[in-house]
Amino acid sequence: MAKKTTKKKQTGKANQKTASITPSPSHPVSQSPPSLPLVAVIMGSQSDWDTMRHADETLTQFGVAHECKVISAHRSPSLASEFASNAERRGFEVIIGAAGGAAHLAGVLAAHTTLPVLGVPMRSEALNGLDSLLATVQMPGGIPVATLAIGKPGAVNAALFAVSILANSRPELREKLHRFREVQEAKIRATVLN
Ligand code: RP5
Repeated sequence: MAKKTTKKKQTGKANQKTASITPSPSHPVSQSPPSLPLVAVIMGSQSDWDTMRHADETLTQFGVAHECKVISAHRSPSLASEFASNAERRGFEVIIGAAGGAAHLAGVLAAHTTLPVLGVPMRSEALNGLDSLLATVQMPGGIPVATLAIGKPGAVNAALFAVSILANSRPELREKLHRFREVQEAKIRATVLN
């Protein structure tokens, strides 16, 4: 399987990121050693990676140390509870949970941690992601999951939301978010229709 290795400045303890796209239920598809990852990007299946790589890329763009990992709420339930239960102690500050179909992953992760959990519904074959959206967003009161859009926009926005949360205590990230918005606005202002 292909592997990618990138070195970037990270908002964490170190500045190296190694990403492998060879996931297994117990091994990360991407991680940021030796810095402490601040964001966990958890997805229910390797088939979610094509979408969730956009979260990975966005976090890398902002230099945020993160870890991407496949954990299934129904195929590896004890791993899901173990990961979420230990996430705060490991130094994570935000968890992104992405899944399709019945899509209970983000809710299950949220059940085991008080860290903010951001849900990304995957586009599913049967119902085009509507099932994933409803299963992720319709959490009963008491255990919140902040749900983003279906698919790639949700993956990108979950990463941006995570950066925004981290930026509350990291001025350098707030500055990067301002620059990111300025670039977006400049592109719109420069758009000329032929
Ligand atoms: C969910 O079921 C995963 O998040 C994925 O979106 C969906 C399909 O999984 P695979 O059958 O592709 O492994 O658990």
